[in-house]
Amino acid sequence: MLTIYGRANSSNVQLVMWAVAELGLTWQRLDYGHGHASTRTPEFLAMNPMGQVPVLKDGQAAIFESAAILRYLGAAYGDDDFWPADPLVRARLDQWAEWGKHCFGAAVTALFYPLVRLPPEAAAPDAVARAEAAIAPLARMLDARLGEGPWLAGDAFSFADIAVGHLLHRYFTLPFNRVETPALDAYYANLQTRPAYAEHAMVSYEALRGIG
Ligand SMILES: N[C@@H](CCC(=O)N[C@@H](CS)C(=O)NCC(=O)O)C(=O)O
Repeated sequence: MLTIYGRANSSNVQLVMWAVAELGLTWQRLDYGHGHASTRTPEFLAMNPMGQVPVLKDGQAAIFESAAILRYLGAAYGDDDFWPADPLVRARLDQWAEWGKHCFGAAVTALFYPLVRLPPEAAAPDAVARAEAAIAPLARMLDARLGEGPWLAGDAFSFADIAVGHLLHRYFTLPFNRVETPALDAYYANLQTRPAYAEHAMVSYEALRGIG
């Protein structure tokens, strides 16, 4: 039994939840973080000194950082499609997983704060326009990659799809001007047909509105 500590409306928790559900693992999720149980207790800080969610507990082992958790789940429980044993095959997926976290994810966050998290008076007037301009080339990059096959690996669903795909619910539901990306649109439509994605990645962010 895996235990995931973290609120369902955290995108980093969503990444982990989608992965455990996609891998068919047995899990329980405990609500920790903003508006729920505190992450500042000695017990929680012993699991993650950053006091952030998600944390995964597998037996007695606690792991923090969503990307590290995803890689652990892949290595421990994934098949060769999900987590390829060949280092080069895996690196070609991992580069997209890293890109998801550090490029596309950061660009989605730059939209999410002014459009949702910040009280309207706290957002810089040009924040959305700047974030829109920044995400456009990244969305085109992802669109070009997905034009080559249904998944980031080509034919098979893998951990990289989770690292990137969990961000798409916010990307496609936030109110901003998106560039035309036919392959990315088809990819998102495809993701929505996966029950684990619909349940764990398409979670309302309304409770986060205006919290800063
Ligand atoms: N790099 C970390 C970031 C974790 C993070 O920023 N977690 C946020 C939620 S997405 C958090 O714990 N916020 C404080 C809270 O919910 O109390 C990861 O990927 O796990």
